[in-house]
Amino acid sequence: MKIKKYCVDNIQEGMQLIKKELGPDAIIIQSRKVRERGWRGFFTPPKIEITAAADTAVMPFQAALAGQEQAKAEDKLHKELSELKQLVSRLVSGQQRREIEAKGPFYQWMQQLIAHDVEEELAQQILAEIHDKFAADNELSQEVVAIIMQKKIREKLRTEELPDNARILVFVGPTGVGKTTTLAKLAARFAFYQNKKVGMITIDTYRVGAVDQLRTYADITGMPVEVVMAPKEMAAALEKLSACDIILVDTAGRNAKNTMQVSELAGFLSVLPAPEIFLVLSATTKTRDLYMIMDKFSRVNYNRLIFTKLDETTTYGAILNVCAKTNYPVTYITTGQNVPDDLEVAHSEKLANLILGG
Ligand SMILES: Nc1nc2c(ncn2[C@@H]2O[C@H](COP(=O)(O)OP(=O)(O)OP(=O)(O)O)[C@@H](O)[C@H]2O)c(=O)[nH]1
Ligand SMILES: [Mg+2]
Repeated sequence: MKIKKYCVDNIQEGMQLIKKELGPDAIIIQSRKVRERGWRGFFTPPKIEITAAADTAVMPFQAALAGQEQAKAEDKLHKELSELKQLVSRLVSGQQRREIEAKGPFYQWMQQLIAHDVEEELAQQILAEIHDKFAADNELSQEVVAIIMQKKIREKLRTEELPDNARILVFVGPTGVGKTTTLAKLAARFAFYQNKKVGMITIDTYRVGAVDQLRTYADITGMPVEVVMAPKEMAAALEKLSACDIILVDTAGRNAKNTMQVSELAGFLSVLPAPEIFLVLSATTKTRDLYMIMDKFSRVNYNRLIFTKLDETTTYGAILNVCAKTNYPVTYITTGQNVPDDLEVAHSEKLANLILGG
């Protein structure tokens, strides 16, 4: 509530002033005649003092008018702001589109590689190498782009078949990756598809179970198997299998971080003549762990890779990461538990297709 006193000559003048200042809803609380103070009061007509009040919640007319104006101005401002926002977002999305276009038709493929767990740095390197060659040609069709990408990935993957004269094949690697199963698959293929005389050796100083696994398999297939418990027994085992065209050597899984176990294994393998040593890796293992395993097992001088369990993952980038970082060829891949069916000779074309999500 606002209360104000007015000193006016007459009541009309007072009412006008009150309406103007306090608004049309102002009420008159009191009015009385007053004389001006001092000697002048005796010579001039008396004035009227009006006390008026207005509810401040009720806006005076001018204030109401001003409020309406302000609301209109705010509306306008909001409209302008939202137009500005739309404009900025149109500019930004245009900018993004231009950036993607500037990166060329291969940019989407790089994203695809990263989604398949190819390391970002490697994906960028691949993109850069392709870009240098094909940057000028922005009119490439998607089909051509796919072929160029596939070719590039194949260059980075190294696959290599086993040489015909390979005789002693050794399977090393971490626990449970599928060494014994892969050995059994290959033994069956060599024996039944290639008519080779196959012998097996198991180096197992840790678990009797692993020996039994291979023995059972040897019993079923009728292949000879020798158990070697110390490096000095190796020569005798090889001698016993001298009639075999091919000898497959199984080893117990080693924890890569256990240097002693890996060194001990190296001791066994060092006495083998011209072995082909496969490091068996699971495609489900994280890239960083694969690097660690490859590093720790380097003591045993493996020279080839086998990737197992491709059926248990949906991203195959780890294979490309490993191949791009090291120079070991991939010779086999395995795709399930069935012996001998779920094994394939590694081909870069198939691997590239898997890595590109095909
Ligand atoms: N899904 C799938 N399973 C596989 C594959 N290869 C092997 N396995 C399974 O993996 C498990 C371990 O296989 P093993 O051959 O015993 O593995 P290992 O490397 O010899 O194990 P250790 O001797 O204990 O170190 C078994 O259940 C196999 O059937 C594969 O390619 N795909
Ligand atoms: Mg085993």
